[in-house]
Amino acid sequence: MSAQPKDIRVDDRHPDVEDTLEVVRRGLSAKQKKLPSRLFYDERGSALFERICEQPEYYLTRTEIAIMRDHAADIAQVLGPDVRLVEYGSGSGIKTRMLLEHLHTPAAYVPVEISRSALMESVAGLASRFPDVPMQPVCADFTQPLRLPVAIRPPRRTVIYFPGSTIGNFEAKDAVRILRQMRAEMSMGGGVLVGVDLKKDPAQIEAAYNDAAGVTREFTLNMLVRLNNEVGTDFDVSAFRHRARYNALAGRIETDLVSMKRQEVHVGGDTFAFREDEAMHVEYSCKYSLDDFAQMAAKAGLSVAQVWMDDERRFSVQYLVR
Ligand code: AVJ
Repeated sequence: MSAQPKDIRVDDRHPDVEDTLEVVRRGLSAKQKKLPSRLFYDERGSALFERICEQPEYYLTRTEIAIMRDHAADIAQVLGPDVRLVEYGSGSGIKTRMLLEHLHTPAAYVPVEISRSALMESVAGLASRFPDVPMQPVCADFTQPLRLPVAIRPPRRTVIYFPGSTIGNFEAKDAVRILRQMRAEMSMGGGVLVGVDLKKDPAQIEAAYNDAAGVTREFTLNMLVRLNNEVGTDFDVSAFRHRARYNALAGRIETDLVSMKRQEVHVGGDTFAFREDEAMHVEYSCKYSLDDFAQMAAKAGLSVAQVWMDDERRFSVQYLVR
């Protein structure tokens, strides 16, 4: 564990074992079994995701970093001075560092992240790099309504940073709900800076979620490892396989854990049966055209003020305002 800098207090609202058991029970009771993708991110899951980002097939992270590298000054200009920067799903903090380096007198940085280890590690790094920026980490599930800490210094113009195409993990209606929640949180004169993966050759997208080194497979299966360790389920990890396919009609990667045999799993006191080849749904990664995304933002009462992209138009960073 990296040292926690003094005077940074984490506001901890991490879900407990009972919450997680209930989520798993509900997911396995459904006709189409499913578990929410946020369950990927325990300490090992976050570390595996960092390794996914280094795989040659996974173009998303390195493309988004390149966009930030090339346009951070322009982006900071558009966001304006004295903003309180709230980040949803803060991850490793590389892109945040690039943004904070260019922002003019940021009022505070509020990372909201479900993985406590990832949160502490990134905030420790950023705190030493930016000693003058007040850090207010919140360990929480950002899909639940948040009551965020108030800004330390006025003015309270809030910009929500939502990088990584995490928005793609939500089905359209949930994505609209989250954007609406952000709209409510960002206050007058604020905005949402969001990373959005774009539609492209399906083969390229599918390869990104089926890397040759098998890191994504390990990441997907880790959800079961994590549940076994944390809440005492008895998933036979060797009897499930990772499957990620691009659904062109829906414009998204659909990731499943497929049961390789008939089997039973115990969750708390309950037993759930899997058929051979039964798929349990664990993640969507939606891909958008610029039009698709603008339409979705409009449903949340937001309009696209600016878009930055790489030359090949693989990925976009978009600024949304009221
Ligand atoms: C971190 C949610 C953007 O959907 O591309 C990577 C997670 N899943 N490989 C994505 C992920 C499988 C990733 N996000």
